[in-house]
Amino acid sequence: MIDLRSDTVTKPTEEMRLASYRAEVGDDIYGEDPTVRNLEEKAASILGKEDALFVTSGTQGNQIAVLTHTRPGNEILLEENSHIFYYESGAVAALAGVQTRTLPGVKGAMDPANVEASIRVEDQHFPETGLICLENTHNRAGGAIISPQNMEAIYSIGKEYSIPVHVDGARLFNAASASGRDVKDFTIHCDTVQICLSKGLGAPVGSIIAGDKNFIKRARKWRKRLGGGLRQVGIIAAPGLVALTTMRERLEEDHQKAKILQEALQNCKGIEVINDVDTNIVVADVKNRGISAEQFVIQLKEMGVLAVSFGPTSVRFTTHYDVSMNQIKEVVKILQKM
Ligand code: TLP
Repeated sequence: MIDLRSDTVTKPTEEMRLASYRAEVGDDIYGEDPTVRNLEEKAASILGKEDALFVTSGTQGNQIAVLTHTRPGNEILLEENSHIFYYESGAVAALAGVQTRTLPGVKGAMDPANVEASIRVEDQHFPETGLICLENTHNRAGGAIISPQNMEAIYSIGKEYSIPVHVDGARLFNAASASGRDVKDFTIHCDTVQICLSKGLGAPVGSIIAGDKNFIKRARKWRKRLGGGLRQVGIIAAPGLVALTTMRERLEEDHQKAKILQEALQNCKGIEVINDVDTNIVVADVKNRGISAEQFVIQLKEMGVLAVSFGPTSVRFTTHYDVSMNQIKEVVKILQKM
């Protein structure tokens, strides 16, 4: 099977497995795991923030950020297809007790003027706007890059109204790589950021949240409350460190593979690629084949390719480290046959 369901499916590399085996560990709740500390310091430095915290998943990182920034009864502003709103099982309501105010996006980017207009004024009837969330790259917008200019405009509005800005940067390194920029060109325009080690970077588990020291201190307490405080966790931080230090450079390959897929899909009868393919995600609409996304996914599976249904007639393909260029060429042949 050629697995293009998600970049979350990668298996740890030999180097990652060895790093786990050799990791120096200690009890991280006592602050005694040197491997975790090393990962957190390295991540903070790469992301241009004062401090960072290792968390178990992207969802946990985003939720800790929302919990740390807001109070129950707050309203948070976020794009209507953002992962925090769409894919985190209603956690912001269940855990932080905040309500969401979703705004439309163009390729995942919210209009800064609309963000500003949606900030609540002081009135006893209204909730207080407690947080603005961005997502970069934007998953449901097909791995779209949110430009630093858009981020800057929203961040300056956030500062003007004293509302923090959090970025769900599960795939932020894809954005940096595809736009030929340093990741700090993006992270400079937010208070806090979450990045995933276990997507394009290929680690088996883990995410990082980064921000100023005070935020990380409070976030650490939320992580503990959620049961995310771990002990000899260097064992899983070690592959994360390999991912962070050695796997960023190669993301460009995944973007090239996505372009090849895009072209092959575009040449298929009845299939239309509906995203711009900025990074490693291709979204194809199959309605003109007269079948549903689910049916198309089953047909593909019978031919040895896994993809995910992304809407009634849209299907997502995600390229990653564990799908080689030769396998992509094989997928192209399969699509030609179809
Ligand atoms: N996305 C997964 C699924 O949850 C949809 C995927 O296959 O793409 N932010 C963004 C933008 C994400 O795409 C994801 C995972 C997360 C956060 C959550 O990360 P995890 O899975 O580590 O909780």
